Amino acid sequence: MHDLLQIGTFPVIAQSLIDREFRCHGRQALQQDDALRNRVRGIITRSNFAVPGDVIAGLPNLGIIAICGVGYDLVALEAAARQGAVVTNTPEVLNGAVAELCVGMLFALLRRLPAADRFVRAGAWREGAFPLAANLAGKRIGIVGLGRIGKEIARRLEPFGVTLAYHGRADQHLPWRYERDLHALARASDVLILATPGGRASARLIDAAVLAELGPGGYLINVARGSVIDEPALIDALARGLIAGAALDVFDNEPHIDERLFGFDNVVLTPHVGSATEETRLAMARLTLDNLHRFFDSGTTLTPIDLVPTTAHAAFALPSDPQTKAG
Ligand code: 8YV
Repeated sequence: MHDLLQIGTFPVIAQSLIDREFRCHGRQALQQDDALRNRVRGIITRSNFAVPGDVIAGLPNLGIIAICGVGYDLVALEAAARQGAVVTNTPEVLNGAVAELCVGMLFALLRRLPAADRFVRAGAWREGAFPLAANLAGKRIGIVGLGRIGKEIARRLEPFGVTLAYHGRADQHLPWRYERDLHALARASDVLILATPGGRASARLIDAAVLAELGPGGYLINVARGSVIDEPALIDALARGLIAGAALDVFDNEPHIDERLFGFDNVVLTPHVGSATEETRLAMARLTLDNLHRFFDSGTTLTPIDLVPTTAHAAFALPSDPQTKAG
């Protein structure tokens, strides 16, 4: 059974699967045991935990970093490339779960479901009716980042009678309108959905100027990464009523997020649960383990990340130490 460095905590159902197939150790155990550190050829982690360059450089025989998750923006990719380690993630298996959460957040936002629940529980219904909300049908939806998850969101929204447009690096010649200019997409959208990868290329893409284009009738949904939004600018826009509302599953500094977000009645908050279903997390854990087994058996992997071209998505802001993150 191979020894792995484990960075991050996994749901119990996934950890029990992992522990049946590999011996996992924490950073402290490796720091105290040179022989163990030299035996470790793999890191297993989750995409919302950091894998800094010093951790990678400290493992002389590292061959694989297996990420349970699709995002790899918290892994020091350049350090992995220097070490000659392959980096794998778990694409495709989580597309449906993240898209389902996005659709749920969209309804929660437009129909103000969390506020309606609080309204009933507070007994306010006895005093009068809950305020009118907004339809989804007829809305103009702009998707920033039409990758695998973005396309899944678009496919799930089409039956609801919406108009779909998207922004990204290139026109994919799909049935939905491509908008090369992000500001123009925000201006022409009632709801802007962020589904782009995290990392340097998308860092703070949604800033005060884009939010101003979205405007007082516009809503923002983020199921991508907190780093994609200039969060102080978003908080300012919400406080000044410059946008109609937001639904956020990802944030800066998870789980210690900016508590000013708690005070907005027109904001839906979820704790980075895009892929957090039993079925999906088991499928992600299975694919992560299969990558590891394939590597140790043959030196190949199922879902490698192409390190060279994707350094544009390289780590945006690696914390000094791997941070325990919920989600
Ligand atoms: C969570 C995600 O990170 O896959 C990603 O990039 O953000 C989510 O799936 C989850 O914690 C991954 O294990």
